[in-house]
Amino acid sequence: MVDGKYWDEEIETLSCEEIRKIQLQKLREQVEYCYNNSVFYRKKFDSIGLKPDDIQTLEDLKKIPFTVKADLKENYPYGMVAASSGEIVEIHASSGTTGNPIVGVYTKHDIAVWQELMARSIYAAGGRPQDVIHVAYSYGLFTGGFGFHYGAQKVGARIVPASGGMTQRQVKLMKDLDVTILACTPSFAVHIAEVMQQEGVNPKHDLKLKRGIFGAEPWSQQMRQRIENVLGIETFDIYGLTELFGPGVSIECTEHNGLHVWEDHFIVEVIDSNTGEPLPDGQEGELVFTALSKTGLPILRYRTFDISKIIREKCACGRTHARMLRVTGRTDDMLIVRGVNVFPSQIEYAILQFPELAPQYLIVLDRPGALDTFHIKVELTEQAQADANLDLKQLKQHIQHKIYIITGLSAEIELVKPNEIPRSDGKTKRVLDLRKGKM
Ligand code: DLL
Repeated sequence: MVDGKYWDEEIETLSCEEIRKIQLQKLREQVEYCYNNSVFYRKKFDSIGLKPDDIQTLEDLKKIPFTVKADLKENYPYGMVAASSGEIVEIHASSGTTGNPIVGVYTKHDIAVWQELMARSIYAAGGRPQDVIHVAYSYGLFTGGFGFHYGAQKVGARIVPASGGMTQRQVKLMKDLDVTILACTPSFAVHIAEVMQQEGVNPKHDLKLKRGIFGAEPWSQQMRQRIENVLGIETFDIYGLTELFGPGVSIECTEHNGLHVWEDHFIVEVIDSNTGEPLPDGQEGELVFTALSKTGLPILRYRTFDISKIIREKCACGRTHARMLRVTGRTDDMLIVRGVNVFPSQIEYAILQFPELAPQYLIVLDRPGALDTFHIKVELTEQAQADANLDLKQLKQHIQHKIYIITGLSAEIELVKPNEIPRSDGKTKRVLDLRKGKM
């Protein structure tokens, strides 16, 4: 803490060697802890004849097998827990698609670490004690609401625990309570902005809003620009997952050149998702994290499926912790359409090139016969809808062409009226895949 502000300069500006030294010491302790306290890890290690003492250097990390989502699902709810049941003080869970949810199990120590990570993150994004933080991530099993709440408490800011839903009320509260920072998913931020417009609230004049801390789902640079322009704010990308406490694994600083991974608590690797081999810095691949401080449900070499790359140069903000570039998609949300790999983020990128379109879309895939159909619903803005001179046929062709250039696929474009695509106050569903069972 410096001048009552939440900036742990000593930790955040350590040299690379110092960080590696801390990581190695913590890694060895953590591996020992896992081996002695987690039946899951003891079995995993024993099955390949690995002993904690085999981990002597950071390079030895790759001797440890990966942990995957299926391990957590199969061992639901407490099978991977290492702490004694009396030490567990809180549980969160992620909204899984099918089957068992992924649970986050926290001891008092874990909550304290998470709070520290989130306080650092909020501070790195410019949050200060004098700020009013509107937390519109949902409170509950999802880690977003509580994660921000704990962090903002430590920063000493005023918290509005709005949670999700009731967008009109959110707008009123943001205005009446002099909110300066909005924390929610980027898609909910877009929706809040739309409701402001409908309610005649001008965010640039009627609100004190300065910053937005958005994450929990991929969002493109174009999406960022739209949100920043409409709300008149600076936005920060925050990343995390239930398996690693929740939000606060990494965040952008005011340089907006990648998200600092809090390396005294996590070791980040990037691997080739096909071979599992670690890739050098700067190369794109799947993020793998080892949590160095988790005690409730410790996790080693966790495959996230998230695609990014790592840069390790010192940042102009002064922080030395490695940066991951914004997550561009997941290896498992990759769509294969007519044999071509497509990511929803590519479609988003294409759509946001058009000022006539709102940042809302739905990809609908089907297979009525032998071939996939690739249908994309895109939404006109209010202005475009009202523009009698707009040539809709030509607009559709231009969108189709843009998507073709980016993906190599020709898509059927459907222009829909403003607000026709369902909105979400959490993570938005961008894909409707009706091909299941027709493959
Ligand atoms: O989404 C935790 C979180 C809450 C992060 C609030 C940021 C803000 P889960 O529900 O377990 O946890 O989902 C984790 O969401 O593996 C990514 O695929 C995705 N994700 C999270 N943050 C980002 C981001 C929370 N900034 C999964 N950009 C992760 C892209 C993100 N994807």
